[in-house]
Amino acid sequence: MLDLKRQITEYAMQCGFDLVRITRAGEFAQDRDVALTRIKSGQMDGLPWYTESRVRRGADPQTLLPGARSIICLGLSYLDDETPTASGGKVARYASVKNYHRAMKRRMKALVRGLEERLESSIKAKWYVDDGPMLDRAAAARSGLGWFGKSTNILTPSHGSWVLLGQVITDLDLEPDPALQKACGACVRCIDDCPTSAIIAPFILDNARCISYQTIENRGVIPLDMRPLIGDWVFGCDICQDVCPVNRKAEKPLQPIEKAGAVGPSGKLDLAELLALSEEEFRARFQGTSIMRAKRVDMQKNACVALGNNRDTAGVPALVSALKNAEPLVRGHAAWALGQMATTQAIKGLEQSTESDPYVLEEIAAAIKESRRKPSQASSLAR
Ligand code: B12
Ligand code: SF4
Ligand code: SF4
Repeated sequence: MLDLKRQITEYAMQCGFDLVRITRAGEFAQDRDVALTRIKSGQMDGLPWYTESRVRRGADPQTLLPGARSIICLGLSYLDDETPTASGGKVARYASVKNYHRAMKRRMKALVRGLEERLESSIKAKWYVDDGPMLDRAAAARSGLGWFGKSTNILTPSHGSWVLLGQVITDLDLEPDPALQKACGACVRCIDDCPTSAIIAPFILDNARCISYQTIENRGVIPLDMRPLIGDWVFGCDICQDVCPVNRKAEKPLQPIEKAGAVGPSGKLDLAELLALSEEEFRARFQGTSIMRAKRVDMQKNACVALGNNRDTAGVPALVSALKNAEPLVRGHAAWALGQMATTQAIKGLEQSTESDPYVLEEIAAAIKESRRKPSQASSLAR
């Protein structure tokens, strides 16, 4: 059993994973109860697909693979050397690589097929990464791949939290690894530095307050009180990871996932350009990247919020054009951003709008009111 485990670990590394640990395929009873409590208390609000039945299924590997005995827990780092320098909308690090679901699944499939060849028999196996019902972090924690940080991210001793987590559930009987005896200690950096106070207590995230949720998952209006806190993030957020001391010495991946050219080497997106993309152009640019998880409308809403926050008045013409966007959501967020800019051209754009949608009209009225509260800015920044 030990020799088989050693072979699996070595082979998984050859397949391109940075971390490999094993846990038994028993229920994740405690994690299930925590997740169900989070749903009940509203901390998972806004994610209609994150249901009780999904959690129950994901917490019991036997329902996912009858006869399952072990879970091979895998970690793949996405850390790179690049630090964003250019101006523009920030994209979370994990989205700067090509579709990681596909990359991880390809490597997991290669792992299973390779093991079958070595064992000269077929094995029962199912693999999951992110989009399945498995509680990815719970499996990683129980297998000793990492430990739960107060930010709720899994921290690993070697690669910090910059790891994507996946699992191969199998009927192979493998020696389990022990959970790590590690914890965050007295540190609370992530809690203190989260701009939206989304980490409401250690290990508890209020989904709807997280920038990652607002920029990736929210298909509706971004709440007014959240907009100024989002800064220039247009897809995800890395702040609680950037400030984490465990990440200071994180190692780079051995076999990095290919970079997604669409995001560019700076990890930033040109906001005016993003705002002007047609559906076809959006697809051509972001197909095969994690950014497709958000829709074009969402990315354009995010671009408006980021422009409104960075107050780069060069973005005013793009925002005025966005007042004619086919999507009311984009027009509404563009109006908000123009209200934040409050330049003469911005106010003129708002006042001359021929809008008829009640939601957008409300945003325009609020934006005009907001811009009147900023008279000095209007005159000093006028273009
Ligand atoms: C829903 C979801 C989100 C939601 C909600 C996040 C959340 N914290 O729940 C949103 C959209 C906000 C999100 C954001 C991000 N996500 Co996300 N997300 C998921 C998803 C699909 C489910 C997570 C889940 O079940 N949450 C429910 C709650 C209950 O789970 P939990 O927070 O982990 O809760 C556990 C702990 O709190 C622990 N616990 C509770 N009390 C205590 C007490 C103590 C003392 C201890 C030790 C532990 C502990 O037990 C709970 C149950 O296991 C997973 C993929 C998957 N299938 O699992 C990816 C996943 C968690 N996300 C991931 C990533 C990368 C991110 C982002 C970093 C992306 C980004 N850069 O923008 C951010 C991070 C934000 C953050 N601080 O968590 C990775 C995490 C990798 C890692 N190293 O941890 C995952 C695992 C995807 C993957 N397969 O790689 N995500
Ligand atoms: S991802 Fe950003 S908004 Fe979400 S908890 Fe971390 S720091 Fe806060
Ligand atoms: S910043 Fe500190 S408290 Fe937060 S996850 Fe990292 S070590 Fe833990």
